[in-house]
Amino acid sequence: APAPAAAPPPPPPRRRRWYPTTPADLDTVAARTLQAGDDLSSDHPGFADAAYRSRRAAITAAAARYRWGDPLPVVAYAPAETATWTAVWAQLAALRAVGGGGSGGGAAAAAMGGAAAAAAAAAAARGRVVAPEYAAAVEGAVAEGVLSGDAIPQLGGVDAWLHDRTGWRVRPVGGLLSPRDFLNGLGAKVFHATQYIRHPSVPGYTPEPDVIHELLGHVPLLSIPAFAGLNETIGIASRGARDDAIERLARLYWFTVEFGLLWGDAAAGGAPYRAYGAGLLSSPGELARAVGLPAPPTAEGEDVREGASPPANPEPDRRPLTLEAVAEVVASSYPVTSFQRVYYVAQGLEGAADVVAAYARQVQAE
Ligand code: HBI
Ligand code: FE
Repeated sequence: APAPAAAPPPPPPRRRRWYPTTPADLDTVAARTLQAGDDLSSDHPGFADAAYRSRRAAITAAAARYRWGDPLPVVAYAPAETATWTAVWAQLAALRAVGGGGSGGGAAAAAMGGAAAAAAAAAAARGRVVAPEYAAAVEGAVAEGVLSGDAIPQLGGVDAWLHDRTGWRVRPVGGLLSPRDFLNGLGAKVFHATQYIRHPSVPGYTPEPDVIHELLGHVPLLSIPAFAGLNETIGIASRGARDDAIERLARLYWFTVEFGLLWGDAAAGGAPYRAYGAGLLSSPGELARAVGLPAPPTAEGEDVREGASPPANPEPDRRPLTLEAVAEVVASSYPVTSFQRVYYVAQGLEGAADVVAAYARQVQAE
């Protein structure tokens, strides 16, 4: 008699991949930084500077010891570190003020009240080359003593300020996280922030995130609800996502949160583009280039040897950020250690958030 057909093997148990969803969960991933300088070593301006490397290591050691609920590490910055912060702050403050009618523009408009105030504020904002919400957030943080050009802010004050506004938290980290770990953090409304500062030889540029990038680039934007929501949307879509989806979300993050532009008000004689990407808002040279301004003067003492700074490549492409364009975005690799070749331009922060949300829904339906 024929042997009975063997029963098919039972299906393997459906394993649900674990992923962090709360700030405390991030204790398991936050110490998993990619080898410091692995990708960056040959380009890193501090690579050959032993004192810089050991200072960076001391700061990142405290971040590695941090557990959720601990007081945020306080760094006693050296005068030379503060000087780097102050020099970059001054360059960025000048770009932030372009077209803004000076820092008093908004206050003068508010004093008028009503429609006149709205019209004056609109006129004052027309020439801005940064997102007006970003300029307002920085001005607010300065007024509250949370950010200042005179000292590198500590994470504790920044965290409390941010949490009051959007419920986001800041967590110290020792360097680059994998895209998956970093994006999972956003889903938990946690922003991982480095505390060391870029090498003083090239203050206008850093190949890895540093305290200027985190606190002056990212944090003010995360205090704006629509923009915090955009970050959280990408983060939630990353939960348990396949590796190729993580890669696509990381590219979407890069071309929006890091290097995004908004349409300005060229028709009314204003700036044609306004930056909202944190990579632009923390890099005076690339910010000026992205919005079509002349390069800011080189800081005193800056290393201007060939190769010390990113190459001054030609006029970049600027393309509208539409859901159709996102297909191109998520398929595009990008340079990390030079200026970008392409920027994507959105219709306001809400427009950017809408496009990101639409793509995130596609990823979650895969
Ligand atoms: N890690 N610490 C840290 N900071 C970032 O800004 C960061 C990161 N890892 C990946 C990343 N950013 C993004 O460029 C995307 O890959 C998600
Ligand atoms: Fe960043």
